[in-house]
Amino acid sequence: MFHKNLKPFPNDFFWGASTSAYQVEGAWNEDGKGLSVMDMGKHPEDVTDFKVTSDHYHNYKEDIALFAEMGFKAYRFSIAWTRIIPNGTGEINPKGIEFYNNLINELIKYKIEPIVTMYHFDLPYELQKKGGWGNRETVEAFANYSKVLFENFGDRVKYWLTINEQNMMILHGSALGLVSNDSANPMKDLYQSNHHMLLAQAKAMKLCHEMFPNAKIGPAPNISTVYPASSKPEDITASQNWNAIRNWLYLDMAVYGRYNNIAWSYLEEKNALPDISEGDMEILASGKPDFIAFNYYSTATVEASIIGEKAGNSVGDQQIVIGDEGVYKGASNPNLQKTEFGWEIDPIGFRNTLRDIYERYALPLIVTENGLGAFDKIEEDGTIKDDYRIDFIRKHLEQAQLAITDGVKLFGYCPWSAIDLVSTHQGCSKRYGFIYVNREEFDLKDLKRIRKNSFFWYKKLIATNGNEM
Ligand code: BGP
Repeated sequence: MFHKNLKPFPNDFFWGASTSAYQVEGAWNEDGKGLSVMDMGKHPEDVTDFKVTSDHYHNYKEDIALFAEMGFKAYRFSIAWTRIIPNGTGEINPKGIEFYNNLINELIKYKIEPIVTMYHFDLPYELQKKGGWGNRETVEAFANYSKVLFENFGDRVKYWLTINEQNMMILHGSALGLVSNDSANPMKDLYQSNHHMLLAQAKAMKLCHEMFPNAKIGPAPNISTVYPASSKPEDITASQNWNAIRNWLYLDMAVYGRYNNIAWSYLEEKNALPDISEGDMEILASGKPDFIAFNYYSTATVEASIIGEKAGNSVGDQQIVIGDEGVYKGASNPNLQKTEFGWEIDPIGFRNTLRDIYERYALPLIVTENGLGAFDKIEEDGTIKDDYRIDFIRKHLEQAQLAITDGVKLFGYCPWSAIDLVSTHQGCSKRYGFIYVNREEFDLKDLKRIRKNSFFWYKKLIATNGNEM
């Protein structure tokens, strides 16, 4: 660290936290909501109790009161497309509009800035049945959905995020069922879906600016610095490859409206280039983000992959590096410790990532996810001693402050998650929240909300604008 004097967090910094609709709301089949791919997935949520998640839908007032008690300046949540337009296209569900109006108004009552993700993994199942993102019509469906959101909530919502972790959806697309099993060229299909999502995003960004010139909108990928496993030049090349394929493909398009050259040449080599229709590149160039939101859990490490040798997958975090022969090979980083779920912990990598993104795009940044999943337990005295979580967040914030001192324009930090919710990969017992929700995997108990140690710590940190960590 070369700074002797640290710059403070800006006075109007968005201290907050995050959730997503399908992970926190529950009420998956109530008040006219349509089914989403997450409701239909072959996850533990096949168990009905699981789909109740944290039942935020019925407890949002109590939950927001707790967020306000912590002193949140912002709350990043997602809107369930299927609550607003149950079939993805067509009729609008007034009950869905009503729910988010109430939620947004409740936040505003406490002066908490709503930061709204338009789409967080939960594509309407009706659209999926027609080919999902592989079907070009989904681009229009999303553009229309975004218009409905702007029309109904744009008078109060000033910060919009388009698509959560598009890069993770594509990189894990086969596992997530984004391509059909009988596809002749699954990789091309995936990158065709990716192209459609990029078009959908550009249209939403353009529309947002036309309808609400003062509103701000940006993408929300998962970005992490990629380390080479050694100083071998071929490892550096491998790290550049993975950086382009994992990170810059998405942000170069969102910001500059062009395909990253390394990623493009990789797709060409793999016979996986998307078909580009006339006018697409103009649409892509017309969407301009005002900021970049990103999720950060860990860094990635790769080494060169020798042609003829299988490039296996590496550990790291949930964003496992899927090796690709001759392009890159995932490696674990011996310098990093891991969470009890095997995700590498890298606070310094957080600063590195903030620097990388800001240096490349010079747009204001907001962190929309970062956090520690753990098996929290209620003690006999009723407390939850998640001091490991405090330690994790503190170390990341120290690095964020260093990045601010480096000149990075960071305007908010919304860790994952505001309240316990269902994890994407590992069920309910993997907890992230500042607020404990009293339930178990298959036993809903009373869903009581309990403040964890991290709740009190974060409250104090916000009250001192990050001075007291
Ligand atoms: C991100 C997702 C979140 C959240 C988080 C933690 O990729 O955007 O929705 O789930 O990962 O992952 P997990 O819940 O699997 O621990």
